[in-house]
Amino acid sequence: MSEGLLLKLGGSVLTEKRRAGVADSQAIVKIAAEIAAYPDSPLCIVHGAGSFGHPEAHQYGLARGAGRNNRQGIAITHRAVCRLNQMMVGALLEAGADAIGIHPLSGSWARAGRLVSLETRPLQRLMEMGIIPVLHGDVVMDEVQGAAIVSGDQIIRYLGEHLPFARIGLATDVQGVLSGDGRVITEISGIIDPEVIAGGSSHMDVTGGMGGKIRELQELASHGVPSEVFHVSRLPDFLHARPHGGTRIRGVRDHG
Ligand code: IP8
Repeated sequence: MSEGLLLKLGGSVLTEKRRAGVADSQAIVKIAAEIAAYPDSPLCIVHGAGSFGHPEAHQYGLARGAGRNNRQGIAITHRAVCRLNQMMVGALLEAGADAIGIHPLSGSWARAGRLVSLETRPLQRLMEMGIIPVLHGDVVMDEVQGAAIVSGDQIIRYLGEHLPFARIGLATDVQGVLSGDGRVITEISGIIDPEVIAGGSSHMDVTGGMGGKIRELQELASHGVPSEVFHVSRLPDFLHARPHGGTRIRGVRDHG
């Protein structure tokens, strides 16, 4: 499966971030059509929650864990992000791609807020059959804190470490990772403090926005796995391996 692509669709590109529970249907349909037009090679998608899930997770304080007092938030947050997943999968099917929703809560495990296991064999088998697994940031039960909010970026880091993807791309609402003066940083090859990077988290984002993303991608890079961050309008360029004007986070063993 070495030619496979792993693609993250940011919650901010699929939803109206300022309106809780409102999807950007036009964007979802356009992205689905672009993905369906991509030639028949293995693809796995992970999407963020945007305005489906972050407001609920925030309201119930799930980023700090869950217990008897806030346990209702688990089902409510999961249901919200599953709704978005259903829309994304529905749009892919409508566009002619074979896709299926996979919910991390059902079979994953976290420890102190970090994803430590997610069954990858079904994903691999689905991709071999030409079906696109579509995962999402989710609530995951946690050994230490009851439950955790696991971002789509954490899932990308986990899958990138455990499956042999040819390329890993993250489509966002910015051109790439931006420096303090607003320019695209074309390549990150060492450890760069996520705090010095522009485009932090929005008030509603419980998983750390761009800073959280960079942390996950740097961890992936430390295992020798590179990734690319680009604007969603350049998705066809990423899919077809053309320049996309974004940022490449280089693996430490990657001299390309
Ligand atoms: O939007 C967050 O995932 P993200 C998942 O990728 C939930 O950070 C349920 C808020």
